[in-house]
Amino acid sequence: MVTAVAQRLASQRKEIDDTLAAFALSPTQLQEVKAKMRVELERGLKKDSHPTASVKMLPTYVYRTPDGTERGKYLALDLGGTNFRVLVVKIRTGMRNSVRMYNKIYAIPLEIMQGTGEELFDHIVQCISDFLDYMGMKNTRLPLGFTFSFPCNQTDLVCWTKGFKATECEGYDVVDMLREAIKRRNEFDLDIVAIVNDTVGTMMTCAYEDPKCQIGLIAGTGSNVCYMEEMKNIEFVEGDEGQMCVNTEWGGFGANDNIEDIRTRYDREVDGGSLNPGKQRFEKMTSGMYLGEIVRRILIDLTKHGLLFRGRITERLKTKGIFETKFLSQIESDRLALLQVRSILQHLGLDSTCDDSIIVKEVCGAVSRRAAQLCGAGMAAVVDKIRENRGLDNLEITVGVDGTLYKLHPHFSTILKDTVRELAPNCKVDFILSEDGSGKGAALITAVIDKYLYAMRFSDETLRDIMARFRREMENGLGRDTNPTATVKMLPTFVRSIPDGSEKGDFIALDLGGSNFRILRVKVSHEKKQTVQMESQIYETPEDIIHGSGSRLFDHVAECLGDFMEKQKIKDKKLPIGFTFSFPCAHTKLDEAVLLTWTKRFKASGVEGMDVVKLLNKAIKKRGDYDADIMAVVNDTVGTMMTCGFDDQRCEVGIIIGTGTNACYMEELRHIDLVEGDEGRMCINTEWGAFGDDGTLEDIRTEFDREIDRGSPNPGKQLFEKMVSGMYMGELVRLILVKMAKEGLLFEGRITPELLTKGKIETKHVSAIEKSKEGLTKAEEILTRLGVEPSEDDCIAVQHVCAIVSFRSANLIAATLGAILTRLKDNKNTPRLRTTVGIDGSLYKMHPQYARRLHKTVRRLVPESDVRFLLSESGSGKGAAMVTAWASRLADQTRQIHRNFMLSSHSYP
Ligand code: 0WK
Ligand code: 0WK
Ligand code: BGC
Ligand code: BGC
Repeated sequence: MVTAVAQRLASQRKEIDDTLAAFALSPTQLQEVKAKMRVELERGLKKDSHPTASVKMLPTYVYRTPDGTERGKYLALDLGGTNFRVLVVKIRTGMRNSVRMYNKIYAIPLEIMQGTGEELFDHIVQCISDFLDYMGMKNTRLPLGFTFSFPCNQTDLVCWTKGFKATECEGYDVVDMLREAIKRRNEFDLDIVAIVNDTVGTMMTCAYEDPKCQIGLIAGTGSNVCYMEEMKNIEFVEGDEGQMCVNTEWGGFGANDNIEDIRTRYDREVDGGSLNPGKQRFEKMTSGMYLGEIVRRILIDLTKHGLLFRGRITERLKTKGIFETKFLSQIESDRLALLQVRSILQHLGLDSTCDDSIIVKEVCGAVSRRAAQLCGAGMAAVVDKIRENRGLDNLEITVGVDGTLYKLHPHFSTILKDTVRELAPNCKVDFILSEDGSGKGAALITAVIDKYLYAMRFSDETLRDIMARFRREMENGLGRDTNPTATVKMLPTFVRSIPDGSEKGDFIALDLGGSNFRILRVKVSHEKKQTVQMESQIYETPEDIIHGSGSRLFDHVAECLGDFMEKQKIKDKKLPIGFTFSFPCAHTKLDEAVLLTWTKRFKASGVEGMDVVKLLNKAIKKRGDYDADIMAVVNDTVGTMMTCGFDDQRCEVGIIIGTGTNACYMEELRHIDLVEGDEGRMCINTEWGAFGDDGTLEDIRTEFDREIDRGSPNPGKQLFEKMVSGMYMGELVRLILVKMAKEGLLFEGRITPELLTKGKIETKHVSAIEKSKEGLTKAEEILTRLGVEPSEDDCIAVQHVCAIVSFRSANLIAATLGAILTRLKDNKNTPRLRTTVGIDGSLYKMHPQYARRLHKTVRRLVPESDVRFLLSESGSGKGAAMVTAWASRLADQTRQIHRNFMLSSHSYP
């Protein structure tokens, strides 16, 4: 006799079973899910169906997993999972387990997740700032790998998922939004190198340990998978060679209603109540953000039917999100006794019986089991696809996994693995847990992209070491015994002071050796105050002239001078000339300068070892149509110092950062062994371009620097110049791009004849590409002209390469300038140096970020100094005129003294 109670219990049981039956997927249903997932994977890869596919199959432009050669120090951000983490990752080559990581977790308050995009990215940057402070790394410009766990088309956010809903972000470029926020804060600089999905970061992290790892799975707040797909199958991306990692975004599976047969009304309720109804349907059935909510809604339903909690629905049970997924993991844990389940329910304001606890445990089990099975079915589709891609009967592969659901739930991982084994019997799939999170993976991807750039980044410690090396070279150059073998020649210029305001006269200045050959007329007068009037003209220096014979070169200079004097109607005058000759010259006096060696593009024969004043005078004489008096030859650095010294009496350093690079400064005469006298100072032309010609920089020179030098007109010479100056920067970038393209890191491995052509990328292109606003557009324009059809990611990577190369230049010059400044400080024996540096040169002037970077690094390397950087507006011609004025006055005085002497010696018998 079945009692009424038993009947009621049985019907209750049946009602519960019926409710949970919807979550119990049969092997057939799971096979179907696997098959449907496979169809969606294929649809996502096909050109025509890709745009409408529910499983987005987003290309990541990651072409390989780590190979152990990665190295470097990287900053990584990990946003989108439970925790927002900021990390610094140090990777040392060779030993696969030599990665050091330091990280800090930061909260992302709900109002930030769901506020404005600007607030969100400002918050991210604030956390980075806090972290850099904490690590004492605010001044190191580290490359950044950003794990951004949301669907992105290259770097554009497709749509928010999980708990994020910040406005003005969807459809926007994540890199730009982060860059803008960093700029708004204006506290530190970062090189954003890579944006990666957390599945990709996880795959890379695990592949670093296990090379068989070619799949990344996240079973956490969200759910997603990536895997290495054959390029030939990714129809909407150019190229058929090799592989690329594809971020499936399987969370969107079902958007085309193809899993409506297994979605329950609880799934639809959860979807209806979510931030993005209709989207991420598969995710809402499988991931930690929603499982608890599904359980809560089932519990409400069962309670409504009096099957639970004595039919009493408490306020707390009605509260959305109150039943977190972590409770599922706790409740389902075998170790947990029913009593503990009850205390969890109590904590949720639910007064439960043992039966209630059992039912709740069942409900949790049903929901999490289905989630694990569905992920298993999806994974089975992925591994089977890879097996078929490779034409294998059996596949052995590893999946890197992360996510709190997979990590914390007692059964999820087992059920998932079992399901994969059942549905993909021909695949032996190992699952390895990512212990370190995807931040490490993001750093590894950055390292892959950054592989060739790593060696171009210098810590302050390294820069200080280079500063010390250069300081030693300066001392070698000044020393009588050491000078002959010194590479940094420290050439005395016989310029004893900067302008003192007394200069006056009418002068001609020649300015040869930079990107333009200019002839100037400089009138210095003293009406009210000292004023300078200048008229100038630029003349060609054709390739065949600067590569021809010396006499042809100086004939050309003399011809231009003649033309200029014609135009100025001063052919009948013999004006004093100041000759800015921007090459290393050994002076014996102001108007006697022997060219030591040509640099930059010049290679005219028969000039090295010759006095250029004599050569020019000879050329002028040969013409016989005008007369000239070359009073002084100055280096362009000296001309620049003098030009700036005219406006700022504190200027005692002149620097050129242009086609070539060099510096001069006022040294104490007593330290210049090669020049008589101890009183006062003399300007020294350092010729720092030759720094390293003796091998002192071999440890920081890269294969690209060596290739530049091999292809230059003066191999083995001017090695420092070739690492930093405008004549070589564009070519350095081109060589790096060729290498990265050859490695498939850029342009999908496409290498065009244009890209292989020397000089096709000029330094002005580097400057244009680094312009913050239109830089990426410029990059696209320039790369398209090279025929490589760049992707947006390519443009970002190329912009990054440009930044690294130009940043290295600014850093290295900051180090050598730092050496000069500390020497001046020591010479003056002052605790704090106050000085002005006159600067000129197209790279410094035209590059959008160069000046700022140089100034910042100099101030960091020489903190006990107040340095004013003064741009030479009018070029070194004015400076040359100042020197000529001084030389003329000296000559006048000498003549006067001579005359006086002659007069006095004649008057006495
Ligand atoms: C840890 C990874 C992170 C990822 C997270 C997913 O470092 O990139 O987003 O796992 O798991 P969740 O925190 O969402 O459970
Ligand atoms: C302008 C100066 C000139 C110097 C040039 C260097 O007047 O003496 O040689 O700057 O810059 P570049 O033209 O090589 O970029
Ligand atoms: C996002 C994915 C991410 C996954 C795991 C999903 O909501 O769309 O990009 O990989 O969550 O965090
Ligand atoms: C030359 C220097 C010159 C510098 C900047 C270098 O190649 O050796 O004399 O100052 O270029 O123009």
